[in-house]
Amino acid sequence: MISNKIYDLMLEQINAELFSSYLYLSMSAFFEEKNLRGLAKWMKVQSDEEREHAMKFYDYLVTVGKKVILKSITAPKSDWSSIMEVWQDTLAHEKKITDMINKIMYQAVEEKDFASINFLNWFINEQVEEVTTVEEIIAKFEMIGDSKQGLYFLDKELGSRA
Ligand code: OFO
Repeated sequence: MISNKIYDLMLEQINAELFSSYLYLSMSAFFEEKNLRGLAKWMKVQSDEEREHAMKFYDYLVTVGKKVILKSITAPKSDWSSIMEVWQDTLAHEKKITDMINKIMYQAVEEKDFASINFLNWFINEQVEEVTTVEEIIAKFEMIGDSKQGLYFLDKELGSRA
């Protein structure tokens, strides 16, 4: 069993993960429109992963006997002024998600809810990985600057994400 406080935070997290999925799909559509097929593919894979994150919380709540209640998902942004802005938004978003995960973990630790702590550990690690990955991508875009050739190769590289 989990407390009502953790239950509420997890319901909120399901919504945040589904919003993440929606946001990255919107970024994917933005890149498709710019004919950056590799970047679009990267974002699409990311969008799919975010749905899986939502489902991990969904399944956990079902396992502990709690009813999943879905809230409405806010429409994401659909336009960006530059490619760099998309990645900066991605980084800012992942940092926000990290804060949310930390908040649930803090609550689980406070309550000595060891099952939830164990469950949340996966997300703690995942957030470190995601923030690092996006920071590395931003560093690469900074490296290529305005180079069209650089963009061509980065699009190819990021498009190889399975
Ligand atoms: Fe991007 O890790 Fe879930 O939200």
